[in-house]
Amino acid sequence: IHEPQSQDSLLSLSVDSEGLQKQIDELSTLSETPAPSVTRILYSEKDVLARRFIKNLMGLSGLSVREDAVGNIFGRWDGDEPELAPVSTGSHIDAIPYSGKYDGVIGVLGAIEAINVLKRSGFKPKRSLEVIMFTSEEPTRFGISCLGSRLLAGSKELAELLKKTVDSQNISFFDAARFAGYANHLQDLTSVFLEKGSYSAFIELHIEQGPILEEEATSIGVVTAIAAPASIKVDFEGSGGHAGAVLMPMRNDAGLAAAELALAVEKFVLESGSIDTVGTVGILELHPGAINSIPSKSHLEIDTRDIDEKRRNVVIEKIHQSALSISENRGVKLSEFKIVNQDPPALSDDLITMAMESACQELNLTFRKMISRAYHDSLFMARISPMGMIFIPCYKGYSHKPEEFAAIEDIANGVRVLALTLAKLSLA
Ligand code: HGY
Ligand code: MN
Ligand code: MN
Ligand code: MN
Repeated sequence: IHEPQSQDSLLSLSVDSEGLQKQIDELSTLSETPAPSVTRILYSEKDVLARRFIKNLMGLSGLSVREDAVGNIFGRWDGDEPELAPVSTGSHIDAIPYSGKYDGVIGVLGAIEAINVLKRSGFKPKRSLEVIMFTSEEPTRFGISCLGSRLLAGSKELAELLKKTVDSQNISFFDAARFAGYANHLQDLTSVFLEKGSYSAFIELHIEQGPILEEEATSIGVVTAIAAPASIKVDFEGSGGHAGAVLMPMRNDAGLAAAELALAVEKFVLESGSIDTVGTVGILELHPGAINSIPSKSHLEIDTRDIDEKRRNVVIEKIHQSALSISENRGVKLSEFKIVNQDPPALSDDLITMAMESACQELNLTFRKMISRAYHDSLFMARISPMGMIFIPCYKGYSHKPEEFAAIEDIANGVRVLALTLAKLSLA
């Protein structure tokens, strides 16, 4: 029988802030680029070291650790009723090139510390608690965002696609995974799929990656929805040639075609009728990349998002039409127009957001509801489990750059809200 937890013992939630800060700093040194930047690419040597770091911390917290075929890592604290669907929490530790040391990381290290906080308070879970480190949230290496959580959510098309996916060095996904030690049963990635209902709740602690909480001096963001992301790959081909000898009327410049499409993306998102529509061309490569050679090929990758899925899809359609007309007008070939992902938004679960809000009240922390404009593994976990996200403020909203910063007091607040919310949901 589960004796009622004395709530005040839960309220004496003490976070080991110093230890947590040390872990954040140590993890940030496992990077392919020099401090203060962090670069940690899926299945790279630094990623493997970082995985070992996380598994070690999970072990020190008394969690039983398992990994699936693509390297999603699970650390479980068995509850008194282990047959019930567990409550889970987690995030990612991979980092895009030259980014910061908090994105994702505080939702993994903070989750492990939340477990420690509950253990230190004498809490006994009814539903087991599980910490998840998703194998790759960023799209950097294979161009696929939330690769690990998409598979956990049962994406059959991704399980197929990964059999023929290579990175920019032509290394296959399977060879890269084998390098990181994930060799067994790679052939059958459906083994990664989780059944709907595998968890009674999934919660992710994350920095806001926006300026609102800091501007409003609010401690906690209770996320109500995650915006709908999409990404597109485009290639143009022209005949190139000598930058001096080929006169302008004779040219079909693949570089200018890419430039014109990039500006068209900006135009379409600005004319969408909402400030919530965004578009970015973060990758634009010219071949051969010589000052005196007319680009014969161009490759651009477009990221466009909106909290309204239909409005976002209108932008995608306009981008496609524009690519076709640019190719026509400039006499360049549109050799690829590939929508890599076009995901719906996700809504948080009311029971989870209510548990978070009461946790904030009990902990005397100010909070506000808000949407997440960044995507997260929660976007896909929402397909198999009720989902919620806890945001903490970050300096000027900076993220995906080395200036990213979150104060340890804010991180500790997030950990306390996470710990108390996990406790409430574990007893539910
Ligand atoms: O791009 C994103 O929204 C995420 O932070 N990777
Ligand atoms: Mn990110
Ligand atoms: Mn993230
Ligand atoms: Mn994210």
